[in-house]
Amino acid sequence: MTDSDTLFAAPLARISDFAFDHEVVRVFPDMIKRSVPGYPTIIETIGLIAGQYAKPDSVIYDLGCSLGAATQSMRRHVRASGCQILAIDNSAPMIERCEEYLQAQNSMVEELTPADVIQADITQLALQSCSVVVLNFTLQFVAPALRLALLKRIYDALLPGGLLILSEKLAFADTHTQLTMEAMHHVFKRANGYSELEIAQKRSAIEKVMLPDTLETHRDRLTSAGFDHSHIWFQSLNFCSMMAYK
Ligand code: GEK
Repeated sequence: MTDSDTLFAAPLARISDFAFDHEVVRVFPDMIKRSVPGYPTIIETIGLIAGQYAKPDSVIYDLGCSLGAATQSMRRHVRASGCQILAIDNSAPMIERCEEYLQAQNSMVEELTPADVIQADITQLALQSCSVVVLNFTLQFVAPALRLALLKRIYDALLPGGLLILSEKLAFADTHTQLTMEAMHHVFKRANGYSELEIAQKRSAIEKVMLPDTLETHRDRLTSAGFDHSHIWFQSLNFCSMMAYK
């Protein structure tokens, strides 16, 4: 059981920029499920996809792992021998809690793919040769000027036949589509119990730290990084997940 997200429920005199601190970590599983349409399906399917693409004796990265939901799913589904999952996040409280969750998973499930948790900035990290890389709603928090360089390093580190799974909130160049999707996301959050005040305050906190791109920008950037083939495999409202192939 984790706490329910009430971080923005009371009126705040001053709204600070959103940060992945202790308070957020405490409510994170509830927050992400109630805020990201399709999150549980994406997590479960990432495990299945990784199970298909993981090569024996290779590394699998979960970049911006938070509490390790995608890592836990991959540990259950990857059956290739000798694989190691490296779950990376730059938030110390996330990493600490992620470690505890993976220990708990170890004690409940047998025959899991081994996973190590590392605190690091993914824009600085030297990547080892790998077969699968997951960026599940992480790239949108990386400074836009650093996104292409990160994707290039991922492309270079991937083995031939390797796969990047990239999930992101989308922006839309067409104003009508943008407004419709924003309104529907609002409806989704209202249906999950968030009040108008919570939604408005969370938006103010996050608007400077989470910067979504359009699908066209993602496609162009993936191509520039070397990924000649990429496509969406899941979309719910303005949240999607892509596969990009080496
Ligand atoms: C999930 N993937 O549940 N280096 C390392 N980590 C970073 C960086 C960086 N430069 N920037 C941001 N992060 C997860 C959900 S959450 C998405 C990912 C969300 C980390 C940050 O600390 C946070 O834990 C994560 O990326 C983004 O499948 O909260 O909407």
